[in-house]
Amino acid sequence: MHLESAIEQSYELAKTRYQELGVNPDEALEALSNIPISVQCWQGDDVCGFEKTSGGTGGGILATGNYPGKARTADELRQDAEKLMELVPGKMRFSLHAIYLEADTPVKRDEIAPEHFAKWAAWAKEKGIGLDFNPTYFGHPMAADGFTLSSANEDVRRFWIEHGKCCRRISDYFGRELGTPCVMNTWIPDGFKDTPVNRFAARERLVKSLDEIFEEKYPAETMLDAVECKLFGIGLESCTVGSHEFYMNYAKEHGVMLTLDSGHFHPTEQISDKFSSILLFMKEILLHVSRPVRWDSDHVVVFDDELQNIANEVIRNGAERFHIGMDYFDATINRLAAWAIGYRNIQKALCKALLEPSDMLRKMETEGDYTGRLLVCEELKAMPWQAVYDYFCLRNGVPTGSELPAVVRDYEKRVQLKRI
Ligand code: RNT
Ligand code: ZN
Repeated sequence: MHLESAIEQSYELAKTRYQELGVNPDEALEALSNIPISVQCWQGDDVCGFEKTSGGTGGGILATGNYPGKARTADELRQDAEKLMELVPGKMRFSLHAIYLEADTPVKRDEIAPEHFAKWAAWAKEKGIGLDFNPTYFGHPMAADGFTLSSANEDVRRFWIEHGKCCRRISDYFGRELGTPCVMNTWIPDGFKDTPVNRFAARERLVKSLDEIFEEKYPAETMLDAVECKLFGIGLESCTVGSHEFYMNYAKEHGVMLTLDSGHFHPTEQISDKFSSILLFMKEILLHVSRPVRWDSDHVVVFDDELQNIANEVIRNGAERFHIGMDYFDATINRLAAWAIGYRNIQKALCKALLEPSDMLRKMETEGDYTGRLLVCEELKAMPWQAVYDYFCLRNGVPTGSELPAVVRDYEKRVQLKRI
């Protein structure tokens, strides 16, 4: 049998099975195609960026590996991202960091402006995708001692405040150009290796810096601010200035969004449990979907239990209240594959979540029928959701899972490996 008709027939069979539970897969796929996933540009080149000066991550994050073929220029990165668009269905967005600017001569980070991102904006417009943005508070001489916005050195602090302001201007520009709000995520690496004696002062300085950066108001139609909390990082094992409590309170008080990165908590702590609590008090959440292995290691997102929990809670709480971003950078495997695997896994998990008979399950739970809830939830795990996702791929003209490896290998051979 031809692959295409096998997929179509499997979908019809799957539909019958889901309809038995009162679920309509056609509607699920319609909803799925409207949930944007923001792809992190930095997986494409190991967080190097295109500044003509310093480099490296520093500050508690680390890309390891030297798999050949990484994008060396913005054009190559766009080329790879365009290939990714052929491999993934749905509404893709692209998330840039400030170090991915394009300029003929070096530009200081406190002087970057929309013009340095004009090519990105034009590209996104042509491709019909939205852009998100991130100030880059790491990999820079001014961040060498591990402090930026919470630095006790006024010159350093001022430098980074200016950077934050520049980045908000650029985000606003993206939003205006593309007609979809640009989510700007603020993450700083600030923290102490050893036990500090004045955590309060460092956090107080961070509040002051953020207040200044966020002082100028931009319309929600063009840009949205988010702040990303973290527990620890390499070299800042004892105290992270921008902790969960810090940013949760800051976000609530200042009306900015909170970012939850799945790698930024204790190893057994899951962000999926946090969404509902936060959404009772705040409008939206930015997610950084990642995979911590023993620590915030930023491994490629796989199809594991926590990913499913995240997707379930996104759907159950209303996907329109989430901005889903990916955040990992593995330099030991093909970077296009890394993107595609993580993106498709997130989407598969969302697909599975959308196929949940939520009314039935909620009713059982309210009525105390926990036996029924467990029976249905366990059966759902092995329902033919995969046939539904394959059909989604087919309908959107992208490879199904079984076709994916060959497509990646072909691109690797023709394009990426020629870059050495
Ligand atoms: C670091 C944060 C942050 C970065 C990116 C590159 O721990 O997760 O989001 O990964 O900005
Ligand atoms: Zn993150």
